[in-house]
Amino acid sequence: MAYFETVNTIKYEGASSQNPFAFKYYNPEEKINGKTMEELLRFSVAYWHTFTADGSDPFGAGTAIRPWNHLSGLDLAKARVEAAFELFEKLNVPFFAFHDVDIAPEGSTLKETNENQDVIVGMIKEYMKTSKVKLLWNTANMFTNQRYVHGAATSSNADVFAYSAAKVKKALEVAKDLGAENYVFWGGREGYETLLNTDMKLEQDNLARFFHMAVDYAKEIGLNVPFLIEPKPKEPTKHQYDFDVATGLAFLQKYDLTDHFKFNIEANHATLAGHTFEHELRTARINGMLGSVDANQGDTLLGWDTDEFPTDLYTNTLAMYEILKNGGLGKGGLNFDAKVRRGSFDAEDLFHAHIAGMDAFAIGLKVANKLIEDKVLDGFVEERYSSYTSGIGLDIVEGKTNFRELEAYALQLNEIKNQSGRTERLKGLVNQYLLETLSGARV
Ligand SMILES: [Mn+2]
Repeated sequence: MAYFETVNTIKYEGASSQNPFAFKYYNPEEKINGKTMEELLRFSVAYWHTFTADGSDPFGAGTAIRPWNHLSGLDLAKARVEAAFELFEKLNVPFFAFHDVDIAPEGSTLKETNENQDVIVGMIKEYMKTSKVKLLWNTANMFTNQRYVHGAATSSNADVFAYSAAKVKKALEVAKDLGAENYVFWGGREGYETLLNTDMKLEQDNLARFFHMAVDYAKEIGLNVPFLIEPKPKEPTKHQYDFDVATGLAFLQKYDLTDHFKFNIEANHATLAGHTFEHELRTARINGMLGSVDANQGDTLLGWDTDEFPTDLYTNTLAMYEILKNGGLGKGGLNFDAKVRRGSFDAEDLFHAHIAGMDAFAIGLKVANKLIEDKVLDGFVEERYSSYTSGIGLDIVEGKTNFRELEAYALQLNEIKNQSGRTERLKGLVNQYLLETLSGARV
């Protein structure tokens, strides 16, 4: 049975297409520097936003009209799997991602929950045999259930720590079973509300103990995939331990976990942390820690996590710039951790949203690639730091000088001459590349 009867397979028709169910810029086979767009962008559908979410918000009930709305329990879970694989194939995406609770209902005991998981994982495995779609990553949801009220691995209650360990143990087994490319940790409740009742050191030490146990268990079962931490500064807890990439990196370094972990970077979490998306990507990249991306965008007028589909061409260009500079995403991908707006309640809006996001990232890829090819920013940056390529600058970089020598050098300087940073000129150039790529004037 078809769940999305009004939608056929989405094909690339080019920028002049008027067909709402066609890609205008994302051409999976088109090669950029010898690699196809499909290989470079590695798009992934987020199960929770696309199949589990219903459009409810803190003020009102769900609005989403879905062909599976009349079902419940395991029947609902099974219908969602069928619908999911129909959408994956119609969108021609290579990956998907899920939390354990997205795919199967929780039972009244852990054992029952695991049994529900097994039924649906078995079904997904069957579908994957005849589909090209692969699992980008899975994760354990350790924030929705009330047991995580004080955290999961950072809970004040050791029973919750143990329960959380059991959840991740099971999720790692599922990752192995389905051939996941990565495993993700997003610690939604791993933080605190007030220091008045919090042993911050114990909580962080416990989080590290938890991660080490996860590394050990993955090794034990032969699951050899990158573990990814997804930083977020706030919401749902006020202070979250994985605030941003820099904070997460310090944590991983302190607890000797950098060999096993990288980051899954989300655009909207970056902006909540007071950073740009590209800042977080750059911080991860220059430290060799860029693992995967949750491709979405926030709203500059709202101070919370709106998880919108990433349609901002400028941001996507700067994001793809970092990703290309990273040599691609490796085992990671661009996962649409994004939901249609509450008012976009038709099932076909799921397609419009993904098409818009995929096209917008395809544009970002093309523009970023041109910027790199023409050394538009690289050339400027190289010139800007050229004082470090000879003389005293080279001595500094090569560690061949010291404060005494530098003082002697500074004393004989008559005048220090700086050069303009040319911010506006560079922004204009990026716009020029964007517009010329879009119009086809620059290919
Ligand atoms: Mn988000």
